Amino acid sequence: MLDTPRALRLAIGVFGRRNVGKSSLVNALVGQDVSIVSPQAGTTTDPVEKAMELAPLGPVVLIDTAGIDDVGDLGALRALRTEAAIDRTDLAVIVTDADGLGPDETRLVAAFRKADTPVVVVFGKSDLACPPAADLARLDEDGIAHVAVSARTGMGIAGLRAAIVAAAPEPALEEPRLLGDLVRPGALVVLVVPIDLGAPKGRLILPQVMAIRDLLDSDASALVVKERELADTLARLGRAPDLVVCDSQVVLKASADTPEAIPLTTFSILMARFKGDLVGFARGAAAIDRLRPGDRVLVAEACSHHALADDIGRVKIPRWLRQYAGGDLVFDHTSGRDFPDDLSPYALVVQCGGCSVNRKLVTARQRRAEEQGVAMTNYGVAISRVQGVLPRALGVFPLAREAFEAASRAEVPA
Ligand SMILES: Nc1nc2c(ncn2[C@@H]2O[C@H](COP(=O)(O)OP(=O)(O)OP(=O)(O)O)[C@@H](O)[C@H]2O)c(=O)[nH]1
Ligand SMILES: [Mg+2]
Repeated sequence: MLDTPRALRLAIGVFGRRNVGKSSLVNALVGQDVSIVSPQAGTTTDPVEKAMELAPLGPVVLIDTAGIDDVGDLGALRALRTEAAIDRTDLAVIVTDADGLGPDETRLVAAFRKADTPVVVVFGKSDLACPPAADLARLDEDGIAHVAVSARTGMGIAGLRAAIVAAAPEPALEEPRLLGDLVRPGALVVLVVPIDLGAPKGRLILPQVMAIRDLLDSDASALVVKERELADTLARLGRAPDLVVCDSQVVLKASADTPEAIPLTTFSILMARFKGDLVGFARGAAAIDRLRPGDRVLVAEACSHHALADDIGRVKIPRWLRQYAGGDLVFDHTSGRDFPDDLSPYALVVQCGGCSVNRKLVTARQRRAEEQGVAMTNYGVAISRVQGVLPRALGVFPLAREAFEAASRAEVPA
């Protein structure tokens, strides 16, 4: 269970004012002291995450956060971290105490409702006082689940678990497939995996492993080759494969070596669909044509990995986009969970593949960009675009291909 990658777990965020008992509640739910508890307001600073199994939901990650009412310069920074945790929360637990629902709680409830995130309100420290009756009535009226608990005595903790399970989004409906839904049982899929300097020693990377597993789940066959062996392998196969999936970095060669009649896409395009809205990313890719020298581009990396000499986000994508713009561009980089609220300075936002972030976070970023009228695409889609093979690589996703082509027509400079 602990092997489930963090980004695929249901993320349960615990929010509230300082000192209401968020950390005590997380410890009570987990049954371990994972977060520090103290009578001092502002004890929790950075979000604390704890993976656990919550039957029957399966693997979840609990996120304990700093108080949203934190004060001072550092407090504002801590509150910002908490805001970022809001974006990646699949289910929100909003904790208050005998003070009930004030402006902070009301703001939190509104923010989660806007994002369609289910909410459970917890009245903590109920060994000391009962929740205000008027607040209970208001929550009932709004159809929001609520539970009174005491982390100290354990009262209500089982009820809170049940309320979380009841409020959780239906996993079967939510869970998209990487590519298993694209093929029939018995299909043959060729996976093209370069083993270059960037490849980790002795293993495959997550999207490659996920693809193999998903094909097996669909009763399909996976054939894994390096790009140099692709042409020979295709020539030697008794039948044309149903699909070729290649690493983005070799898409030009793989596309040239794969007969036009065979559908081809890239791992990063599959991940873009799995971890976000592919149609939106495809539409955003059309803005690459509109880039002009001097434009500002934001490259958002989800994980802070050690940058290689020829790093995709730091070196390759900037180089390709500069060539496209025909001059210099200004690049800003963010990593991890940092992502600016104001995207208006940017002509384009390029999000990384997002192996380590969840779908909720990526679509929240896409929604923010869309609300601000800023084009947003992702690494894989952008790479196929600058290599000139995006329409082919989107061939198995007609809606995304159409969105790209329609946006490209609209983007043609006068
Ligand atoms: N009586 C009682 N006290 C509690 C309960 N839960 C927490 N407390 C106390 O309330 C204080 C704050 O608890 P924390 O769990 O650190 O609160 P927090 O919301 O995480 O606080 P910050 O991290 O500072 O925002 C501590 O002194 C706890 O012992 C409870 O159920 N009953
Ligand atoms: Mg705390």
